[in-house]
Amino acid sequence: MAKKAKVKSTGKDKSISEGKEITASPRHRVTASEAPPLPASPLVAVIMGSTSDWDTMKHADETLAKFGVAHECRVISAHRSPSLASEFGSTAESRGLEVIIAAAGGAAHLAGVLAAHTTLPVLGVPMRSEALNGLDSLLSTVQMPGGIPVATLAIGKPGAVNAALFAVAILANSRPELRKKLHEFREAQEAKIRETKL
Ligand code: RP5
Repeated sequence: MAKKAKVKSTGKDKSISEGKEITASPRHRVTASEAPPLPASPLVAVIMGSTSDWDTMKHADETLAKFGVAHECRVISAHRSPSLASEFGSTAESRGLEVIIAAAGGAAHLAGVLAAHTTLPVLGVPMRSEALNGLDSLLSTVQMPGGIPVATLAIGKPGAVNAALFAVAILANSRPELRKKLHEFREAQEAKIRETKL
């Protein structure tokens, strides 16, 4: 049975369990039995090695939501649930997913293991770790052997946000409405800088 993890909802947060997404209703704690079903056809999966990664990876979730991209968020550990990782990676393409974001910390093998089981683009996000401040996560995510690519983003929150933006950019290649939203996002970003007064 999947290990449940409850996360206090702020209205947008999701509580997550191994292999199952639980979307929290605003200002409520939810249990698996109250949870609505997984999105019918998610295009992006945000996978993380532990519930302790959620504080960082919720920024990927929020960014994808901002662009209106159907996605799912799950906890799957390459080390603690290896058969689930293998099953998820092997079935991702047939489930209609187009991009996988994989976040892990320490001996961070999740992105590489998922990439070994799928030809979908896998975007790795190294988590800031306690012992080595994320350098361990970065190196173990980025240093893939030739033949099994993982595109690795920055450590922590910037990596989580950029992984979501990168996923949107990949999807935008065949979706003009997303391309338009990306242009608008960049324009808004630039306008904010131009208007900045110190
Ligand atoms: C990794 O180990 C996870 O991705 C997490 O970043 C790290 C620590 O996990 P916990 O011990 O907090 O569950 O697998």
